[in-house]
Amino acid sequence: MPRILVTGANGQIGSELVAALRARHGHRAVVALDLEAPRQNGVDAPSVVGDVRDRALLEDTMATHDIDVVYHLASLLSATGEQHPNRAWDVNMTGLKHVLDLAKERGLRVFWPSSIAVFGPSTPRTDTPQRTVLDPATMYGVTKRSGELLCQYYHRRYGVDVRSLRYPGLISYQTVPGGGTTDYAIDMYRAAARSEPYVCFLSAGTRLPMMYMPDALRATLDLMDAPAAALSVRDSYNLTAFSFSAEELAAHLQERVDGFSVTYRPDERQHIADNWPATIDDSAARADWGWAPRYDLAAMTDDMLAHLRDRVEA
Ligand code: NAD
Ligand code: AKB
Repeated sequence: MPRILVTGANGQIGSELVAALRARHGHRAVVALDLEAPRQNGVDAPSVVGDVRDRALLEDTMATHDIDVVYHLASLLSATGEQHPNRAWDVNMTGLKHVLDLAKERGLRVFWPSSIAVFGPSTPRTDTPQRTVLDPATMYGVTKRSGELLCQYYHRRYGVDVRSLRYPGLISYQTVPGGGTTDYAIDMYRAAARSEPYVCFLSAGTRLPMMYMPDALRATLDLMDAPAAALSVRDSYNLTAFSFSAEELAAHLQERVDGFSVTYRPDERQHIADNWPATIDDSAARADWGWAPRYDLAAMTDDMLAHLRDRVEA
């Protein structure tokens, strides 16, 4: 039975990944770490309050709990990263470096998420290939590409088994998202479920790759389960489910919610989105470890609206 540490456990992904890992391996096998006390949903399970920049805290946590595998999610996201670029570099890079150094010393396996933010203005925007120009335009993207290279280096040089996915925008209903650019889609769903008008911070035509959270969790666990010999990519795998523009999502929701209205008032996040791909080629993930999404836009919308409406009525 592996002993697992999840950093960033209170976040959009962390809160659901911790639950999925505890369902698989038992509550006590998964340690949740975040800046504030991790939400344990009434479960008696180990948790740590702390900062991933604190190497001694990470080392102590790994020793105390005899950790074998780390899902290192703690990070600042794209919009927050542009507001606080120095902090984004510090949190995103210092935390990852500590985790990789401890993985090297202790023989840990590591999952670390990258993002479509590694791509930039010179990258082909359609069917963005696995191997292509990587010229991120944000500090967040710079940390993600630097992190990918660091992961690849630790794998090649020290044999650290670190695996990574370039997540697209992830859509979920359980937590409010934290400072990203693709968050507009979640905000639009939340407004639709409350039958309230929505003012979108991206332009109507902005098209980005997206995925429903259950598929993202399954991709993460499948990648970690895959035999090492099957993996041809050790910086980070492209990953996608579908793409839509803001106005396509609005029209899709208007078919299901009478009178739902969306207006567009792009802000500084438009610049971030303008430098990201519209569609992604994830054929390497499909070929190497059998990736295929299960949710299309319609299936995701049915599930999102059902859960969000339950919450509105509760
Ligand atoms: P989030 O903002 O919802 O959660 C991040 C968590 O990290 C928060 O709970 C925060 O408190 C914690 N954190 C921040 N700084 C910390 C520090 N110094 N020490 C300890 N904890 C700290 O983010 P998320 O959406 O859950 O994303 C998790 C990871 O996945 C990030 O690396 C992100 O870049 C990546 N990712 C997310 C998406 C997405 O759409 N959600 C897409 C691509 C990549
Ligand atoms: C963000 O918008 O910052 C994230 C991401 C795509 O990395 N959702």
